[in-house]
Amino acid sequence: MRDYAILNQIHTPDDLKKLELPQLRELADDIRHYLIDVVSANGGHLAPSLGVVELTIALHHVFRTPEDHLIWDVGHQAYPHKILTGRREQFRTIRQFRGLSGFTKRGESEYDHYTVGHSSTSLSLAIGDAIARDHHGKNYHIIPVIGDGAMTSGMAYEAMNLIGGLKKSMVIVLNDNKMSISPNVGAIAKYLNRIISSPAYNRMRKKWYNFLISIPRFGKKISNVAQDMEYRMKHLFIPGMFFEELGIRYIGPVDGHDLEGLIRRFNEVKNIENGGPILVHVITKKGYGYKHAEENAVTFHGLGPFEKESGAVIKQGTGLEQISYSAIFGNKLVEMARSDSSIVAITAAMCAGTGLSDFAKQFPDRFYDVGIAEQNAVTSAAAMAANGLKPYVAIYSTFLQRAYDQVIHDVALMNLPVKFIIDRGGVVGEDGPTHHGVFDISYLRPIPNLVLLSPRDGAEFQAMLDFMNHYNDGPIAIRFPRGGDEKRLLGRKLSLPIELGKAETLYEGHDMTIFTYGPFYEAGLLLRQRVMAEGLDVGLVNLRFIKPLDESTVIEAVQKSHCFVTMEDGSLIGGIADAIQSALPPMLRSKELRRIGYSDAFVSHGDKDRVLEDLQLHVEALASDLRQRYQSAFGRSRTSLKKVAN
Ligand SMILES: Cc1ncc(C[n+]2csc(CCOP(=O)(O)OP(=O)(O)O)c2C)c(N)n1
Repeated sequence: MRDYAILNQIHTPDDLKKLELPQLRELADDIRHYLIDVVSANGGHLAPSLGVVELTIALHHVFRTPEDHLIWDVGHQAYPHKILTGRREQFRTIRQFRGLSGFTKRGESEYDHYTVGHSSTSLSLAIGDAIARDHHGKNYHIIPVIGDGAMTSGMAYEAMNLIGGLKKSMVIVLNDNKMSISPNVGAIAKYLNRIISSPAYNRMRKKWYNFLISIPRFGKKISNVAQDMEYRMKHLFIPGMFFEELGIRYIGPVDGHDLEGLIRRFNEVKNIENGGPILVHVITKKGYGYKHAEENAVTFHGLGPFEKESGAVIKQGTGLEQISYSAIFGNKLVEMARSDSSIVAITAAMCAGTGLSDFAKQFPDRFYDVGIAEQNAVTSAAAMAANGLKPYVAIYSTFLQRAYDQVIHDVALMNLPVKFIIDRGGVVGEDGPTHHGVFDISYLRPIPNLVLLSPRDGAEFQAMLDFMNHYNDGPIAIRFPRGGDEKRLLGRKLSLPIELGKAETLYEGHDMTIFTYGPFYEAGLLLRQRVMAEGLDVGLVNLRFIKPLDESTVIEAVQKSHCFVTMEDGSLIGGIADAIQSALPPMLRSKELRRIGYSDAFVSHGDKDRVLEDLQLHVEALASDLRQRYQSAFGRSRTSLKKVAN
C-alpha cells in the first residue's frame, strides 16, 4: 500500500506552493497512483486525467486559485484538480450516487467555477468571465484549459473570434495530446501536429526567420512586396501563426510533462501585464505514466472498473452474454452496407461509443468522423441525403441537443431522409446530468416530418434498423438507451412486423393499461406483474413509434381500461403522456392515472438503479403508488382489489 506521504500534505493549492521541484515530482507520482487506485474501482475518465497531472500541478502552483479562474473544458480531465483542491478523500466517491461528480461542478467546490460535461465551452465561458471581470474592475487571471479534440468544435472558433476581437486578457492552455476520444481528426489537428512534429526543426525555422528579418529592407519602391514577403515568411516560420492572426499570442509548444518547464512558462505568462489573450500550447500524452492507458488510450479514455495490474476491464452484469445496443447497430449497419452502397456513417467524435469502429474499418471511404461538431454532422448529412446518399448520423442523445436547429432547419424542413441513431437515450448513470439523454423525446416530438421509434429489445432494434433503411420518405430516428440485451435473444421472432406508426399490444387490461416504449418496457412488464399481484387486471402496450403515434391502438386500449399509466425513460414534459393526451378524445382524457418519468428537475449522477430508487421510480415503489392511486380513484369496491384484501 502506498502511503501517499506528499499527497496527504496537500489540503489546498496553497500547500503546493511550499513544495520544491523534487517534491512536486513525487506529488505527481502520488496523484497518478491515487488516480489508478480509485478509477480502477469506480470506473471513470482515467487517461485524460493521467495526461494532465503535471499541467494541473503547475497551474495551481503558479496561479492563485480560486481567485484566478481555472476553467476546464469538458471537465473529464479534472480529477487531479479535484484531488488538489480539498477533495482528496471525497475523490474515492467520484461518480457514485451522492459522491463527487465526474466533471467540474459549480457548487461542489469554490475551485469549480462552472458545471461542464459537454465539450468546447471553456473559451466561451472564459470570454464571458473576462467581460464580467473587466466590467467590475477586477484583476484576476482567467485560464481556460481546452483539449485539441475540443478544438474541432465550432464553439471554440466562435469564442476565439470574440476573444481575439475584444483582446481580453486570459491564458488559454491548449492541452494537445493528438487525441479526441479516438485519434483527433481534421485540418486543425493536422496543423497542430505540424507545429509539434519536430521541435528541432521548429527551432531551426525560428533561427532562419530571425536571420531573414534582420536583413535590411529593400528600397522604398518595393517595400510593399517586401512586407508581403515578410508576412508570408512569418506564416512559414512562426509556429502558431494561425492563433496570432486571430489576435491571440501563441507560446509553445511546451512539454506538458516537464514540471519545471511548465512552471517557468506559466510564471512568464502570468507576469505579462495586460497581455491580452495568450495561448500556451502544451503537449501531453494521454494516459501518461500508466502503461495500459498509454497503449490503449481509447479504452482508457473512460471505462468501468478494471484490474490495475493487467488493465483488464472487469465484466459486470448477469454473466449471460450481453451485446450493447451500440454494437447491434454497428453490426447491422455493416451488414446492410454490404448490399447498399449508398449507406454512409457519420459520427461526431464518438466512433467507438456509437459502435461504428468496425464500419470505419470495413468502409473507410463511407465513414466520416467530423470531430466534436454535432451541428456539422447533421447539416452535412442533410446535403448527403439530398444528393442520393443514405446518411446514418450516430449520436448520443445528450449531444444531439447541440444540433437541434440543424435537425429542424436543415433536415426536417426539407424533409430529407437522414437517419438518426440516437444512442444513450434516458438516464445514463454515472456521468450524470450533463450526459443523461432525457430530453430527446420532448425536443424531437414537435418536429414535423420526423419519424421517431424506440425498440423494446435487441431483436426489435434490428427489425427497426431494417425498416429505417427502407424508409426514405423523410427523416427518421431510433432512440435507445445505454446498455444492451442478451445476445441469444437477438434471434427472437417478432410477434408483429415493424409497420409505420403501429404499436404492439402485449396485454390487454380491464383495470389499467401501461403505455411504454423502448427497453423500459422490461420495467413495465415487471410493474404489470407486481400490480397484477395486487389483484388488478393490467394491460401493456409497447408503442414502438413515438411519432407517428398509433392513435387507434391507444384510444382502443384506453377505452377498454378504467385508467392508464405512461412510463418512460425521459422527461415528463413533452413525453408520451402529452402525446397520448393530444390523441385522446376529451371524454377519455381524465382516465390518466399517472405519468412515470422524470419531473422538472435535473437527474443526479450515480448507478442507474440507485438513481431510480432515489426518485421512487423503482418497481416496488411504483406498484404500491399505482395501487393507492387506483384505490382512491375507484374505491375499494372493485372486485379485483377485494380479492387482495381477502
Ligand atoms: C458536445 C460533446 N460531444 C461529444 C463529447 C464526448 N467527448 C468527451 S471528451 C471527448 C474528447 C475530448 O478530447 P480533448 O478535448 O482533446 O480532451 P482529451 O480527452 O484528449 O483530454 C469527447 C468527444 C462531449 N463531451 N461533448
